[in-house]
Amino acid sequence: MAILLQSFVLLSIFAVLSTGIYIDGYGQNTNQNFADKSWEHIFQSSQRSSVLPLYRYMNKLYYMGIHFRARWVVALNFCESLHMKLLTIHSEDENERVHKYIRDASKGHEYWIGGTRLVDGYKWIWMPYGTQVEYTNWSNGQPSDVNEKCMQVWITNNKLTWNDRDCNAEFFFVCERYVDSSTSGPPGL
Ligand SMILES: [Ca+2]
Repeated sequence: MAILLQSFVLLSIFAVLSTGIYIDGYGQNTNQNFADKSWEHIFQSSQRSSVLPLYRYMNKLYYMGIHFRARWVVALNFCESLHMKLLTIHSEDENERVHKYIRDASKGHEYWIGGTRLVDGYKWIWMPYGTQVEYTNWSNGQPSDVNEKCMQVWITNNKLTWNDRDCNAEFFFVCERYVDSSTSGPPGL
């Protein structure tokens, strides 16, 4: 009888634990779906978000990562967590607009952007898109060092130009997201 009771108790504990594990797993999925929906709702809403302050220019949204300095890979991942990407710059016009955002932020003059030569050690690639960097706006004498494999922008002589830099240095950063052409209504400034 004692053995039967013991077995019953053990089985009961196992059942409860199993249920608990199942619920935990289910809860994680639900939370992930909820997070995805929340971020996507921000980008699809015509209202300006109180969670994620965005600038909008042409076909892109911009977020200024000015609340913590990070290594390049951390900045890349943080932008992904916001359902955005680390910034890519494709024209002089866009470079000027980013220059304005950096001036307006008043948080220093050095920011990470999404260019890197970490992939093959040589060619400059926009991450995480996987496209080769075509338009460039390097500072004089840059890129300067093959060991500096990540791309930053910096303000020198009142101009925003590009520099290769040690990926482990910590800077503020800019995130971007292309606006879906099917949506209207600016969620940003
Ligand atoms: Ca350099």
